[in-house]
Amino acid sequence: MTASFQPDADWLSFDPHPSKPSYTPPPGAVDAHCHVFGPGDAFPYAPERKYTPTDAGKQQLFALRDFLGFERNVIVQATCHGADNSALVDALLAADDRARGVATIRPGVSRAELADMHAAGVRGIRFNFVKRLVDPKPDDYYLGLAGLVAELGWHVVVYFEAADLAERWNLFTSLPTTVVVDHMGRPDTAQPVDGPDFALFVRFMREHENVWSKVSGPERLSITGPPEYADFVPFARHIVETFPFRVLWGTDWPHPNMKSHMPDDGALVDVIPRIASTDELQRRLLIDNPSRLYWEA
Ligand code: 0GY
Repeated sequence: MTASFQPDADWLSFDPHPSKPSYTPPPGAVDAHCHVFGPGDAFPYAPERKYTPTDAGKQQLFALRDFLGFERNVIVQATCHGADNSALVDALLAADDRARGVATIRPGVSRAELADMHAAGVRGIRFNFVKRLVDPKPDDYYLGLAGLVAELGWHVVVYFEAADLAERWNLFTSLPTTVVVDHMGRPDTAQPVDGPDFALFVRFMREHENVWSKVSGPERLSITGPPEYADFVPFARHIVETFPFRVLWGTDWPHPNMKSHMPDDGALVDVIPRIASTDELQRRLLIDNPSRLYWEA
């Protein structure tokens, strides 16, 4: 049986015709944060979802990858699919070893299910703390799941708002795996880069060598906006230069829940040389770090 889904009335759909970036990613580059949505007829959206997106399937993702000059993707399970990872696994199996995945799991998941996901290319799970996307759970819930996947050598991706870092500090600093933070923990880019809020995030990374960050999300974090995203750049650049071995970059295509504008993915790629200013930093960000975490682990 198939189901038809109507996107939310205010849903902004991804740009079907992004510009060609001026920046050319090096061979082997990885877009380490992107999603697939449905299509809903084949992979129904979860009943508990907080939004219904426009379909954004694997073929569109792979076409974008090629157009922007990337070779590989890390596809992250989005909350609109809940803990049903079928669309993700389908995309991984179609990607011919050019994609890895980050799943969402819930207590009760079996070892056989985890083994199947591993065979498809899943290498991590995601914990989402953003209240407009999910109903967050107590710390023990996450510690139990993290313990389960630690045995497989997987890591944990966490998505939270800046204010959650202090509140969940004990949890985030006791996870027994590598921990990858989405979008630098969503700093307020109206604050100075050396202000107290971002200092806590920098301290989190400095004191915990298992913590990595995606320097992604200018379209979400910038107040000054496209195409320069000037206020985002110092934050990302600081993280790239301070922790060059623990950073990842991603488009965040198809950009769920954008309200201010839908970014031009070409313009997002052109931010890369401004946050990673040398060939070496770009190689670590786009190739060495994601390869280590997703293909060699
Ligand atoms: C992102 C950000 C968002 C959505 C999700 O799983 C999701 O639904 O991550 C958001 O709305 O900020 O990174 O995709």
